[in-house]
Amino acid sequence: MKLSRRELLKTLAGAGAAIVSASGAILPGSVGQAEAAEAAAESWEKSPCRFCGVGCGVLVGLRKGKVVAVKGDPEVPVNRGLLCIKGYSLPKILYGRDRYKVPLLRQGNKFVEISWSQALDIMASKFKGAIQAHGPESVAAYFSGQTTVFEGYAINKLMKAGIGSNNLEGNPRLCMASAVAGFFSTFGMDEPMGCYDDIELTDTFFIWGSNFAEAHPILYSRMMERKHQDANVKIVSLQTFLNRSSDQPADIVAIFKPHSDLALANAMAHVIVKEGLINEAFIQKHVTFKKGLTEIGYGVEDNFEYGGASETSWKTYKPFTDKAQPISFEEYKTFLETYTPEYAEKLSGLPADTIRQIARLLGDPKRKAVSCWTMGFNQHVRGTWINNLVYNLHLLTGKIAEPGNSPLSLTGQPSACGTTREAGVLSHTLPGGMFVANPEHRKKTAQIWNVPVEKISPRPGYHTMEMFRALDRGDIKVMWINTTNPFQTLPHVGRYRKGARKGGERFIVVSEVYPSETARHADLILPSAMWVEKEGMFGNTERRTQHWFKMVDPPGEAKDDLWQIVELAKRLDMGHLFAYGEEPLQKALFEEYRKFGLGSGKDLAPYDVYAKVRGGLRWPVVEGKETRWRYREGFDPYVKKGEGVRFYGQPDGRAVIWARPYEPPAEQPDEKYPLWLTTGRVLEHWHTGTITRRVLELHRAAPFAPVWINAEDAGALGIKTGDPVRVQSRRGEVIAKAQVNGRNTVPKGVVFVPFFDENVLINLVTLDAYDPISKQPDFKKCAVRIEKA
Ligand SMILES: Nc1nc2c(c(=O)[nH]1)N[C@H]1C(S)=C(S)[C@@H](COP(=O)(O)OP(=O)(O)OC[C@H]3O[C@@H](n4cnc5c(=O)[nH]c(N)nc54)[C@H](O)[C@@H]3O)O[C@H]1N2
Ligand SMILES: Nc1nc2c(c(=O)[nH]1)N[C@H]1C(S)=C(S)[C@@H](COP(=O)(O)OP(=O)(O)OC[C@H]3O[C@@H](n4cnc5c(=O)[nH]c(N)nc54)[C@H](O)[C@@H]3O)O[C@H]1N2
Ligand code: SF4
Ligand SMILES: [Mo]
Repeated sequence: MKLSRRELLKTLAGAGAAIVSASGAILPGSVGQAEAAEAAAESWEKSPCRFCGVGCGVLVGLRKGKVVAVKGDPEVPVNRGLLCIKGYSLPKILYGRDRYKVPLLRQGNKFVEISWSQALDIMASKFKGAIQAHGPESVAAYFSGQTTVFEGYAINKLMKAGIGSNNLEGNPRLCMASAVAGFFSTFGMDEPMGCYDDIELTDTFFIWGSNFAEAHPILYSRMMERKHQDANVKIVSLQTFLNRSSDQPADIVAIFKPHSDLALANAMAHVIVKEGLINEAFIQKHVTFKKGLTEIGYGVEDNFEYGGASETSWKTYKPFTDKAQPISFEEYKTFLETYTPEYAEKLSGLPADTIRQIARLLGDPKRKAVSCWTMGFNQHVRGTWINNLVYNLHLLTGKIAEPGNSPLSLTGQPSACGTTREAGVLSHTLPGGMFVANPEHRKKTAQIWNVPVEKISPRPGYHTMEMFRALDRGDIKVMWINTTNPFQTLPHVGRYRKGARKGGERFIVVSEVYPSETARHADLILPSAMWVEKEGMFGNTERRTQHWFKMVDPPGEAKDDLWQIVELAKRLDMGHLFAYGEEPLQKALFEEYRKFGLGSGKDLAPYDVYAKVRGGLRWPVVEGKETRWRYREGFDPYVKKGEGVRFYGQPDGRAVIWARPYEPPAEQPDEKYPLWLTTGRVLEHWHTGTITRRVLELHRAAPFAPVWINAEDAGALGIKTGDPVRVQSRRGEVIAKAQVNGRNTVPKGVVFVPFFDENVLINLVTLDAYDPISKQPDFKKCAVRIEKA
């Protein structure tokens, strides 16, 4: 990170006068103002940070019922005392002046204050009315990877066992669905086999389109530390534009064309096979080969008219089932023939020799390998495939499921793993990695939930994009949106914003802490408690489950989301689902939820253990011991003595190498829209900025979302940094200030716009095509044109 003096001063201001390391991590012991705050704290309690999926441990300083300080918990192995500037801003996120404090009901274009009992009665009567008139599938709930385990488990039970509708989704559909589909298709089971310890144990890193210097700063700083300590360590940063994650000390910086990663990964496999860098013994024992369907489409409906649809390369939506077929190693090798480094060079723009060099590094039997990726892979119309392809590389070389050898899918939100994925808070899943369509899974679930099995519908509900399309069409009447801001974060959001306010029987309830674009589209707003204003549990990237207790009261009449779920249940005559007698509700819910995982490879420890342990534990937790490496004898209690490695998620114990081809993206630049638009994040802001823009220092450090443009493109259009620029696609447009170079440098033909700024609503421009397997939309690429505004 190269900072001008002005930028440096700004960053220092943003960090409360702390010293910021190159990765944005705050170094302990260098904190000025915070020392004063620390001294003010009367007591300290443990909690995970509520921001990203890294899952840093913090100690929360309390005084007179307020959070007055935080410090990185030196006992938590994730961050060992470090925090990034968002973590460091945690106390301030609670105390924005415009926190919601009372329930609000829409009357025309205004909101009026009402009581909680009025609010809940109205909400319940809307749910009941719709269910009676149109059946349980006319209602829906859209929750979040920032929802606690208790809340996620409870809403799952209410929707699937009480209301009898599987129309329950979480925003991890926009974030982790392709990773999950990748895990299931390759390993038969979700979540990484490795853990963060691999960062210190490996010597070669492959960063595949993940800007983790800004998005997972503490992991990035761990990697940097490793690099600085050992000259043998090499970092390969594969990106579509230069960013902080491709700065020094990366050894190879490879900028490739958007979406061409499919060809790149296959070309790397091609080189590894051709040059004999495979691990034959591993392949023979632990791997099978398969191919699936090709030309699978892009999740765009046929019956919906995009402006100028005829000019595009979109294919029409077909319902999807992947018909997998076994193939031989020889057939896989034949499939790879096409993917010469020269062919991949044509698609990616990356020199064939660089591709060879990267493949040889990964294949080198003397080196270990960690691959990391985030939204560059998952937000991709072939997101499942590209996840499969990176696993192929680790399986071909046997560099997997052991210390230092790890494909490590990074998760975005603090509990996308712990809540949405593990507690099954999606329209097709049940807790413990089970599925609504599977009769055995419904039976087990009904037993634990103590409801008749017929209550649980076998039909998967709408996935996120189809859920909002159904709201637009009017098939969904009542929707509860909780801890997420879809009317800023859905792709092609203009359509869904309009759809939500078409009137008729539509009724939208939004549980929020601050005014947001989604709250503006609500009929009823429920003021909510956040983070340490309630008890919670989160699960991070490395299968680590962490717990915290309620520490302070929420402002005004704000109530926690779990209480809201239970109160709604009572009014729907479903209170029995949460009647646990004298036991504290959170503990009772967790102990019931634990039953889903026991013996299935997903064992969680008892509630009381998490309540005590700083930093939590990584599952499976068997006989009190956490698991660092899954599928490997000696580390994973599910692998018996003598088995060595067993991918027990698959019936035959073998992981799958998939022949997945390159196919073009849903939309590409053309004459009319000649540039790629890619979108994403900046260090200072969390998603839609509802929380971080209320922290003055963070807001000042990044006050608006610019559009990063290449110097040559800007020059050709007469655009200079600071000029207002119109960014336009077939779906919509925004105006943003141009930024030539700086923190990011985009190649010619690419523009990058972050999505935190509601004044630069870039999702008006993005495309709502999705991966037909995972149903995750692709926010990372569509075609735009720009002009001086
Ligand atoms: N500061 C901050 N941190 C966050 C968040 C936040 O809002 N703010 N959110 C969290 C969440 S929920 C998430 S999901 C993560 C996201 O973390 P990231 O995915 O790391 O971040 P983004 O900015 O979304 O994505 C930018 C990256 O996408 C890559 N990319 C773009 N197109 C392609 C492509 O076609 N192929 C490949 N392979 N790569 C491509 C770019 O090279 C770049 O590295 O961040 C988490 N951490
Ligand atoms: N263009 C573009 N769009 C994207 C992406 C992208 O890369 N580019 N990334 C996608 C991804 S990966 C993600 S994860 C999503 C994230 O998208 P969202 O989840 O929609 O974004 P957030 O801003 O995190 O929204 C969370 C909301 O919950 C509120 N909140 C916070 N805590 C609580 C609480 O305890 N209770 C309640 N009731 N409310 C609370 C916050 O004020 C905030 O408004 O965005 C997606 N959209
Ligand atoms: S890296 Fe993520 S979890 Fe850690 S302090 Fe920063 S935002 Fe919080
Ligand atoms: Mo995400």
